[in-house]
Amino acid sequence: MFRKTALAIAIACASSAASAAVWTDTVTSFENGGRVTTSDDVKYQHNILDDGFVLGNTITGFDLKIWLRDDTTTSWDFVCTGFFSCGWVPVTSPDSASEYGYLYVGATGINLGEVDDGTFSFSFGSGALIGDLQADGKLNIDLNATSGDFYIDKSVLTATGSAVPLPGALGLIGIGLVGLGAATRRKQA
Ligand SMILES: [Ca+2]
Ligand SMILES: [Ca+2]
Ligand SMILES: [Ca+2]
Ligand SMILES: [Ca+2]
Repeated sequence: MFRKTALAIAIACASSAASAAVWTDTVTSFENGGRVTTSDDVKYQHNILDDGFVLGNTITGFDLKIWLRDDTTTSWDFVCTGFFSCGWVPVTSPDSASEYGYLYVGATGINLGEVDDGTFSFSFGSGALIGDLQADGKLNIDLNATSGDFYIDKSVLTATGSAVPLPGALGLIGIGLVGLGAATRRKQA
């Protein structure tokens, strides 16, 4: 009787349905302080292994959102606020040069076009990039400037999929219950 119950529990655990899951990874710290120039790219990695993703989980798609910002230039203006109070004051203005960006997500290249101040979003619902993220929970990003210079402030990766209970852990519970059942029966015999 006990053994049958244990088996039933083990089977019920093993066949429990996968549950929908969302894993979000945010990166706000970048090399070079996030500055991207034509001679120096910014590489970083999204890692969802510390955001609840477990190897063996299934990813069905993900969104990538990056926040870019142009730099500013500072010049000095001679300003008088009264007859005897004149002086040089710093004046900040947007960098007048144009900047263009190019992004690599894994091995996929994406032309960002003109960057200026902007937020860029990309959705990946199929293709090799899902496999790249699913295989090890990590995705490498490489942000380049093809013209001018700009900064990246933030990058957020949101992956969706399904989490399946670990078969190893469930198997151990099942084996333990069956073993306990066998021991109980031996005792009774
Ligand atoms: Ca993470
Ligand atoms: Ca500019
Ligand atoms: Ca990967
Ligand atoms: Ca610039």
